[in-house]
Amino acid sequence: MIKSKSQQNSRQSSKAYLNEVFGKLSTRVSATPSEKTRLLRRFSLGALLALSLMLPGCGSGSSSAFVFEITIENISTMETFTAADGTPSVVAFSSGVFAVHKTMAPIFTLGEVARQNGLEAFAEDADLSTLLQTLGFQEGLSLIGFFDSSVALVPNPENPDELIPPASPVQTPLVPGEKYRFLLSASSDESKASILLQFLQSNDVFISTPPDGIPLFDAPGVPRSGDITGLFSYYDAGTEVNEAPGLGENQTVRQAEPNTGADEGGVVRTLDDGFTYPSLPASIRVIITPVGEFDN
Ligand SMILES: [Ca+2]
Ligand SMILES: [Ca+2]
Repeated sequence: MIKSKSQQNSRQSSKAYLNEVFGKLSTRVSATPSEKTRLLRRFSLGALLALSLMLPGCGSGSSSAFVFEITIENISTMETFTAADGTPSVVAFSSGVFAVHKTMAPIFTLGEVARQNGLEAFAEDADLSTLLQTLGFQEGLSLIGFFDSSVALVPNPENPDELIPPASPVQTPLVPGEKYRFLLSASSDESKASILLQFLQSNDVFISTPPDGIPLFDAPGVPRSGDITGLFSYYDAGTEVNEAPGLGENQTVRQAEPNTGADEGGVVRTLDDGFTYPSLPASIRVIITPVGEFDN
């Protein structure tokens, strides 16, 4: 798996504000309260990154696989999102999770309570670790992984020919002007992709492809290509009561610690809480590009 983020600069006029707002998140994610927790997070992320590299082609029986590049760019500006109190607010998303699968609804089902698969921690706290761990043991997935700016493999100091996870992966929010880029592979014409990112100015809202994922092939042997932004929607995990987006003290970027906020006891559903959220087509651009076909 390869990940990187564009080097282009954010709009300088909003940079200081972004740093102020999201410095807190970066600090919280990268410097967890206890050394034990921090080490566990590192272990899980590193182990799962390795896992994502092992899964392609496993059990597929196919001799070749298509590789796709996915880019997710935050195209929002400070005019895109105005909070309910009239304050211009930053549109930002978390590092995300993806899965390649042939099964239906591998991660969530609309109208049902969030599974005990880590979706709640992801949707409320942008914590990827539990979701990735459970997906790693789930049947029917040919590939899982996560994308971020700072988890690209690095050369092993003891063996420069070997690439290993970095010692200190740190989640970095997708803020305006930035881009995530990652690769995934599919060896079956029936393969679909599910891609999720958390909306950081919320209590438990995430954006995702539909629950059943999106087909990676338009027809047998014809890989999907082009802008897939329109296939993403906002979803509510149903686990925490929503506050006004961009303002709530229990929302991911402002809460004092993870899992803070009123329990909702609801079901996963398309977002419908009556608040106004930034337009997704004005906030992100998601492009899928076939890179080529390779032997497994
Ligand atoms: Ca909610
Ligand atoms: Ca919360």
